Amino acid sequence: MSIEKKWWKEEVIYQIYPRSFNDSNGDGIGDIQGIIQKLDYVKNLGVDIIWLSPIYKSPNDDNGYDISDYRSIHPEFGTMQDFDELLDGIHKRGMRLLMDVVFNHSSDEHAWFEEAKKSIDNPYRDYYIWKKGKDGDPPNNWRSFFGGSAWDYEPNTDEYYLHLFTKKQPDLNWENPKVRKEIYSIVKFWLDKGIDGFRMDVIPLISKRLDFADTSLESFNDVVAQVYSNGPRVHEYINEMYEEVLQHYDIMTVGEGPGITTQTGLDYVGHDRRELNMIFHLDHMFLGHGPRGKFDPIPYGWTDIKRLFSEWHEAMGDSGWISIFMDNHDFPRMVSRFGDDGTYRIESAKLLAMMVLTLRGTACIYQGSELGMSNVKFDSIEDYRDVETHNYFKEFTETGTSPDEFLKLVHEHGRDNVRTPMQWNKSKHAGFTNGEPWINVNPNYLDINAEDVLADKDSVFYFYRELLAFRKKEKTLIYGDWKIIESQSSDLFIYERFDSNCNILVMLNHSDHTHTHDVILEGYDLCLTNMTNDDVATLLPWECRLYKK
Ligand code: ISL
Ligand code: CA
Repeated sequence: MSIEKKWWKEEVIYQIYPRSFNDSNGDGIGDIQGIIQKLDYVKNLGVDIIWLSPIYKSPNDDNGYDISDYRSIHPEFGTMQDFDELLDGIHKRGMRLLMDVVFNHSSDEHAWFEEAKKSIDNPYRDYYIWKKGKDGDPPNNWRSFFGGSAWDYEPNTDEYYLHLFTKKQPDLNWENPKVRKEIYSIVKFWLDKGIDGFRMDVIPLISKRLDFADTSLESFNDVVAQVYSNGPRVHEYINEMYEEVLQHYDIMTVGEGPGITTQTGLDYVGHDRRELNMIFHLDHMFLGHGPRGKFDPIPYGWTDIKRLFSEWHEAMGDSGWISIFMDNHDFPRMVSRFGDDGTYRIESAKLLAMMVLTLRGTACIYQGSELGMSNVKFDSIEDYRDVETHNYFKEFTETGTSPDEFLKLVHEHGRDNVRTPMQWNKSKHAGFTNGEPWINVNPNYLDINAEDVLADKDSVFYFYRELLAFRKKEKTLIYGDWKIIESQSSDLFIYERFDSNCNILVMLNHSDHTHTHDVILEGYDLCLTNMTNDDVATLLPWECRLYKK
């Protein structure tokens, strides 16, 4: 069987983190009108689908991933009328809108939870997951993604509720058919507005292992994969959502997949499964996370990254689909993490762009990558806003890590690295706001900003644009097969995309050394590269080339 053709395989996603994109009214917070002002900029880049991180009403404990009303827009971002105008502006430009939805948990300020906590026999009680404590302790030893116990005590009814994230993010009880009905009706509400699909937050976590047994696993990643994710009824639920709503619309669905492995991937995205179109697996994002997670780092390298790409390619074959990305709003800037944000910032940002846009899968670009934006190093923990960073700061400094040591870890791994405002120009606060930004701008905005990048034909931005245009023409980059070309140096990543139309050869030197290679280039035309190198038999530091035959 050959691979199925679908628009959502061909198009490229651009993720907007609304809080940090563009502020239109000077309150320091990015908003919907701000996005509307920049739609031509996004269109000009050449992407097709805008993924918007959550814009629903929220007390913002986790920047919108804690929703208190799924059917209304958070006032800081605008109104439903602004939303309709945004959707219209996106469609008028021939683009599509992907909404982010969070159905594993709601906010504790959602009306359902406010009712649920009132009494054990409240009709909304079973919308959440409640348990008695064990001798004054939580019901089990599960830990939250953001540190501490995954249970919080509710004195009024003398029970604990489950929250796999912060205590302001109580987990919804999908076992309750009423909860599922409510969720499908919310999904339908947005689809009937004409949006083009959903990114579903932590979807593999929705079905719980109901024995709520203590875990003896050491590493948090293992706990996620074996205890929190892929619960017994997860496929029943996703399939039910598909049958009840999703199947009636021409949309795309992408599940965020912590804990989904190459073994379980096809269960979510196999073309015959009637579940999701694709997943963001997080295997490469979780590389380097030690037993206690991201702030407990262990070494890893490109060998691991390349191995994971191979394993996922194998696992999907022609039967399923993934997205390809190297960062998003939860992980450090890709040029800082996988490239070189010093001497070779521009070159390595281009190399990573070439990789993301030539591997097999729906490419996803995070805002600012097209400028080559890099991590930030704030001097004080007070400058950070992320609840994850603050919770772990407390936990780590209470157990022996010095505040300075922890700050260094945040510089490398914290989520605020990608949440500093978009750098539009050299004016105050990088042109993001006329007021005081909710989080400081990265001081490097004088060197890295959209205005300069747009004025420079050799910039990262135009490299993305060329790659995106090339990808539109060459469907081999979408549907073609993929194979690694072995090379002597482990610093090189050389591979080919191929089908009966053509062969596209990609050569990446992801190191700051020059390397020779022995690939025979006869018959190939060079289409794109990030530097001039007359010696075709070598690859200079961070050089990337794309050939076609
Ligand atoms: O960021 C992470 C680790 O530091 C991830 O483990 C992340 O928590 C996980 O991938 C789930 O992320 C999603 O759900 C969270 C939210 O905070 C993230 O922003 C979202 O992408 C809870 O809704
Ligand atoms: Ca604003």
